[in-house]
Amino acid sequence: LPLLPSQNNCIDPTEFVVYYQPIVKLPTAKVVGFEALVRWIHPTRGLVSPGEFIPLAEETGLIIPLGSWILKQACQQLTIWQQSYDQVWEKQDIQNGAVPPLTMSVNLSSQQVVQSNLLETIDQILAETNCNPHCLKLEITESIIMKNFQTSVVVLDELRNRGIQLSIDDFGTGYSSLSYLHQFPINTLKVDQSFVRRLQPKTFNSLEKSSQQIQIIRAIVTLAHNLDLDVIAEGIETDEQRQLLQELDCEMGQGYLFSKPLNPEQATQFLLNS
Ligand code: G
Ligand code: G
Ligand code: MN
Ligand code: NA
Repeated sequence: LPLLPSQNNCIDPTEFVVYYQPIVKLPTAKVVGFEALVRWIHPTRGLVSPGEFIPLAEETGLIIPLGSWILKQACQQLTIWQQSYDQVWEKQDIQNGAVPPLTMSVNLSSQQVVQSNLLETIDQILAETNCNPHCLKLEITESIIMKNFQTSVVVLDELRNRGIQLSIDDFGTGYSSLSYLHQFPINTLKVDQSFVRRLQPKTFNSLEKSSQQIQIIRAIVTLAHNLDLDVIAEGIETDEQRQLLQELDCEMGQGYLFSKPLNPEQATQFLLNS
């Protein structure tokens, strides 16, 4: 294989780094959470995107130790940031619900969902990092749910029983029926970036409020709200997109307009300046 991290099924923590992309409230652009996105520090190629090595890690089973390592890093970081966040917002505003607590979103791969000891691993990480399970959000795609339907029902219920939040990632792109939505204890839909990318400036002019792209996003937001779910729009790159999504009642967003994924130091600065 031309490209393969840590061959021996052990994670060398010097080979990986977790980046964090801010998730913001749309009207104010204030941070409400981060999504953990791993990078591989390759000796000669520099930072390698997970798009290149996650599929390999899945094929080789390395995704299991790597996934646990990422989760632990993210939970540790969340516990640290929780304290700064309490200062950015007034702690009492968080307690009385005026401001939601800071959340950390972590992607789960298909193999992790069917991993026999996923729940034990997560319990152990939460305990070791002193992380509040209500502030952890696990992201899972529709395709993963469809591929492992019976296991997913059990695993996702168990995660919710622990207070962990669940998001459907890349919503609207998988081959799936919508009926799974009421069978799973989901909190959030993440509108796939492909829908947001198609909101180009020409979509905004004149009578184009009824354009198909807008109607698709409107339908997702309405569906989510009718099912009592939050919505996060991904891949927001322009202020026009932000403004339109806000008009469509989408409450949260993520994308280069607000920030790229950041290393831990940069993400800390972003949080403090938010
Ligand atoms: O951040 P970036 O564009 O490079 O991510 C590319 C892809 O890799 C995305 O689909 C993202 O969901 C996935 N990915 C990034 N970090 C993780 C991770 O920690 N675990 C899993 N399973 N997938 C990840
Ligand atoms: O599949 P998932 O949604 O987990 O992956 C998120 C991916 O999207 C990451 O690789 C991240 O780097 C990338 N990303 C985040 N914001 C933007 C954006 O505004 N534009 C583009 N093109 N990619 C983005
Ligand atoms: Mn994601
Ligand atoms: Na996505």
